[in-house]
Amino acid sequence: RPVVTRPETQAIDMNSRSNTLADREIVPSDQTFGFLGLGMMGSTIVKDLIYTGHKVVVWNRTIDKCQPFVEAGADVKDTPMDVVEAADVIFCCVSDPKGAKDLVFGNCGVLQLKDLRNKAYVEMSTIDPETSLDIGEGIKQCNGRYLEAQIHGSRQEAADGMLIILAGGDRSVFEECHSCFKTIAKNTFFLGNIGNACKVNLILQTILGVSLVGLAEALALADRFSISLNDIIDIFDLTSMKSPLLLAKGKEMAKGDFNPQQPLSHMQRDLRLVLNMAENLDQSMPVTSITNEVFKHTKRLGYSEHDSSAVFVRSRF
Ligand code: NA7
Repeated sequence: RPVVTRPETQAIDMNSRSNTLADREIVPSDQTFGFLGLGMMGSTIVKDLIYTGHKVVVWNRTIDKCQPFVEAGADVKDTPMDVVEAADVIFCCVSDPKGAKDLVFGNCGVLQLKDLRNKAYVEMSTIDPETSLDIGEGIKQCNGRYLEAQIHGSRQEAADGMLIILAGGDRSVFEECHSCFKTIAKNTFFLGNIGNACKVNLILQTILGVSLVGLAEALALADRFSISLNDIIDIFDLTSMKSPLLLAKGKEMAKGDFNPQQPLSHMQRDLRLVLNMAENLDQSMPVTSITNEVFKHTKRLGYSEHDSSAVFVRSRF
């Protein structure tokens, strides 16, 4: 098995700004916003929130990641519970449903505060509808308000302020987050009850995952015929099948450049969540099941932290 080098972790550039911010008139809310999770997405979002004048309190499991934000003016706390105490609206943006639940129900988690009156909790981590309902129920039992705000888009789209926010739950929280969402997203949708936004997000991820595997297999076949992948991509660009994303991913596959815009492990997590949802409904999803297997295998080959386009490597075997 070839040795696979992990992609380099890029340090967050606190001086970079999304170039769309100049075109958006943002009047920052005077509320204090808590932020749990300073991974690639969280960091990019918080950086722009601070830049647009929002008052921000942060926490991250690995404390070192908080330092640049302290220097930029954010307050840092020792636990998620401390962030909730200090903020009016608390965003969470961590890797997966388990992490999201740990931060709410775990030791020093959000619910340790018991009384969440006048607090709003916004879940941005990609989660399934059941997890969202559980979190929402926990928050509401402590008299807090809950919104799921799923972020659809890549790390580059986050850096460009071009995410799409899919929200469900408490509409008043959605309205209160207006200046934050305007900072980070090109579009926001309120989709009604808790769970709806998670479903829509995962449905979009299904389209993405299946499309990427189709693209990877087709390019791998071209490669076997020794047809130039760049030629295929140039011709693809002229067809009605083209999409900005597939073109970009095709170019990454051709170059073997799998710099993580949407990590492969996240893609596979989403497909697993989709299949669990479908299982509960007896909905048959044979193509998605195979797609999930392909991503799972690519993970085993060592490409978890690379971009989802690394699925091409497996297709070439
Ligand atoms: P990253 O860059 O992989 O960052 C993941 C973040 O989640 C990072 O802050 C992690 O903390 C944190 N994390 C993961 N598990 C836990 C647990 N169990 N407890 C606390 N914190 C945790 O992912 P992205 O920023 O690209 O994506 C985040 C979400 O946005 C994801 O759901 C996407 O689908 C959308 P660490 O720094 O490792 O201590």
